Amino acid sequence: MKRNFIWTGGLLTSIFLASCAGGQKTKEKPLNIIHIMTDDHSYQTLSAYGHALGKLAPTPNLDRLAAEGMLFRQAFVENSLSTPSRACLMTGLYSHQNGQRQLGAGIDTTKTFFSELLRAEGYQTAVVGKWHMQCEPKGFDYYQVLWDQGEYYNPEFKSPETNGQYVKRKGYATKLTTDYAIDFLEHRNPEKPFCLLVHHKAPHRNWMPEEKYLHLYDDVEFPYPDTFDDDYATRCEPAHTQEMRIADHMTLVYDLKLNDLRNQSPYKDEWSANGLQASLDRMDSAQRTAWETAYAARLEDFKKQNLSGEALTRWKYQQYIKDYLRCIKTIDDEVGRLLDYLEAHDLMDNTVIVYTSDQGFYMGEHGWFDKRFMYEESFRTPLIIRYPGGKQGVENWDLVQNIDYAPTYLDIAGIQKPNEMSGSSLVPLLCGTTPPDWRQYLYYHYYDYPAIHMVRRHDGVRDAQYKLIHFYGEKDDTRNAVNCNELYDLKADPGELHNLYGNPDYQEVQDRLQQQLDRFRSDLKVDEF
Ligand code: SGN
Ligand code: CA
Repeated sequence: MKRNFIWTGGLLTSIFLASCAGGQKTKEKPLNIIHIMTDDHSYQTLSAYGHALGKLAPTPNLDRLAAEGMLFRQAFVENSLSTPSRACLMTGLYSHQNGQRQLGAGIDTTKTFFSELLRAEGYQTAVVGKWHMQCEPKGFDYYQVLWDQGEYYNPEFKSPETNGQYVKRKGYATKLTTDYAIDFLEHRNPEKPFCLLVHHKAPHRNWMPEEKYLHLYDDVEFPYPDTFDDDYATRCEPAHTQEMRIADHMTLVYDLKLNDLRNQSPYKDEWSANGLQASLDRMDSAQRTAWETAYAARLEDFKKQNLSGEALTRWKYQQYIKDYLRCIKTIDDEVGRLLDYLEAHDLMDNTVIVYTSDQGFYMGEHGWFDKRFMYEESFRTPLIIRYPGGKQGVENWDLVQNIDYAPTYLDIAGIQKPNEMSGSSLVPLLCGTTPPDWRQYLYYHYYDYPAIHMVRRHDGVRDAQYKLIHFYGEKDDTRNAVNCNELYDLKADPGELHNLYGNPDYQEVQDRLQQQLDRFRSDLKVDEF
């Protein structure tokens, strides 16, 4: 291994080969890390994954990352919800270990965040965009974070300089977040490595596109997923009693932004019928004019068509998908802008670039939007890692999970993983070698009930082909007690339409997965299920 390199742009390949050969344990300066994480981005809409939606709405900049890095086909979260997912990221721990089980308060702030360890080791650390954790950013030299979920237009950000105050900034959230990422890079000490978390608000509900893309895809008819008309026939009660159906729970005023209907019956009784108004009132006159023009045309179409039933659901789906994909378009542009900056500053060869989402999302599969369930579309996330010196343009099929990021970033920095961390470093995978003892099973646990969308609590286990889910919970004012299992063969039934639990042909599989689930619960000291 060569050692006589200089630490500036255009770095010698030797350092990167060295890192794949475990060279981080030498005295050489570690790689920089950029973790880009969007909010609710489905793998179905990242075109490198090859899904029908991505084909019609390509994401060339994200695809470029995939072409130059590793695309993970089996990347998952442990608990498909924002703050729990972010807590898994920061701590490398499962939800019951880090305390963040539900959306609100919960994080055990005595747990170490990987950012603290990197910073102590001399990394310059930063987080920009959606933080969402119910605690101050911990272990960061620089931050510019959105208030709570953040606004799309002219959002408020807080930084160490604003004395705890959130200050309104003019512009679109995805672009402002990239501006702050670049501001951090511009002002860092180039002698020291950095770790930058770029956490976008988009494409979170209620999917408000940037002005310039308000008409993108106007003339495109997007295809419907195979499971769009799922009747949940073979499933336990929770799939029937959730509140995230496009047909029944996606609103015309708030979600589809037909704001003029907000005072009219029956729309004035919709959930959050006044919720959009405040977001529009934040806009300046140019933003507002562009917006009103685009949605006036949509309202006209809605009135003209006078749809109901199945046809109305399909119309809603089209509007939803288009707004969602318009938000993705700006994400893709802004990832491109960040890559351009890195390229212009010779940072591509010494920076690990990760792209992922805090969870997946339903693009109409099972008739749904939102996430939370352990079914594939929300359990899985997009994940691309461009690792200098690692494998390029390849797919990885190992089971990886969001508890793996913290150990990965520590490994990249040459820092020993604390014993209590549950996840495992992805560095060997990035270098093309799956360790022989890599996990064969994943554990999942969702707790946020009762809450918006009314998805019951469940835990479960998944291997490369099968998935066992256990729903549980007491009876309450609106729902029966539930204690019910589902088993899916993902190879034979990728849409998860046929629950095989109790099917004698699958007894062996069922017993094996149940054993694994019991093992997780006992090894990880899970205290409710
Ligand atoms: C908000 C959304 C929900 C969403 C949660 C959690 N409603 O409450 O639809 O499930 O956030 O999302 S909204 O109209 O206020 O957007 S998460 O990504 O933060 O977990
Ligand atoms: Ca989210």
